[in-house]
Amino acid sequence: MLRRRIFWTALGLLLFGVLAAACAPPGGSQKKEASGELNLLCTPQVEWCEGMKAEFEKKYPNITVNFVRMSSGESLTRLRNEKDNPQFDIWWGGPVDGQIAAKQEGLLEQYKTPAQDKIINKKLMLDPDGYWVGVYVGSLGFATNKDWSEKNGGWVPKSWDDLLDPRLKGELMVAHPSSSGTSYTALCTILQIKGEDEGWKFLKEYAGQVNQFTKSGSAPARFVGQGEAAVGVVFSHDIVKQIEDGMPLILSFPEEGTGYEIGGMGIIKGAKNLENAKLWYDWALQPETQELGPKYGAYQAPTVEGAKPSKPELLKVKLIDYDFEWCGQHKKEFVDRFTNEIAGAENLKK
Ligand code: S7P
Repeated sequence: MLRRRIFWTALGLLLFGVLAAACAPPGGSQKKEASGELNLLCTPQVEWCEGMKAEFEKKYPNITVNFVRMSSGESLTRLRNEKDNPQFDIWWGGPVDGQIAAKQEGLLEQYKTPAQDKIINKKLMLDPDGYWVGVYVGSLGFATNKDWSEKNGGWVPKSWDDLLDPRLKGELMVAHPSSSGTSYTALCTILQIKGEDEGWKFLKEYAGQVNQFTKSGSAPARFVGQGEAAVGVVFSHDIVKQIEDGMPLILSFPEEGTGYEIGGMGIIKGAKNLENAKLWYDWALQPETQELGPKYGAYQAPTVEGAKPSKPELLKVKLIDYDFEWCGQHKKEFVDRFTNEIAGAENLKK
């Protein structure tokens, strides 16, 4: 009798142990809480970078995010300079041409994660080798100062050629493509619309219209709003943000088609906080994370299923079939050519 009881008790304990092991989370029931630091290279507007830091730290209270906000071209230069001793763990945002160039130069770490399964257009928004992924989408637009437009019979540019209008001589403001991803997107858009030979001729005339090159891509919208120039070439969501902040601007698009960006993200090769970088990467691909943008004045469209765009009309314009791989792979060459043959990058307006 006693032997039978011992037998059934032992069997019960054994079954319980097997079941408990099967139900335990991977890595053991004592899973370590994520902690430490995450060094983030953040290219979107600083308000959004600050918001994302705060939201991530809310989700992972034991991780401290240290971020530096830098334009896309500057970020790439910084990553090149730090190649042997990387100071950042992850690069979030900025047109993906930058991340494609970084992949080509061996600056990014491969990471494939189930979080990428939700990407809405994998052909466009996901590197097949797993070095970068798209986190938002935005179109280029023209920002025109309202008073200037009224004084010019309500005229606003409606094509790329309109930017060469004599009325805009010294009245055009754009960022320099060496520092700015926005401006590089415009440069590569022009080369694709016009073809390389015509495109470079156009770029020379376009640069001749420029009143002053800025360092950051969104800055021209602010300066044009303040009346320092008549027209700026800026991402449309950044123009909308300035209009919401009270700037007297009119948003228009080139009717023959405009360029657009896929905002990219990639983990830095040799990241010192690799596990935390992976946590950010996975988190940035969640629909609820991508819907946070408008809370911080960012109206780019999301890239994952289940996240709703806040301003879908900004992508319901004629878009060119922008070749991200081509623009990314030629970024250094095109930027160097623009800087050496058309306009140097000294004294950029901040
Ligand atoms: O968050 C707004 C935004 O325009 O900032 C990024 C932009 O490239 C950063 O500025 P730079 O042009 O100076 O590089 C865009 O990716 C993003 O949409």
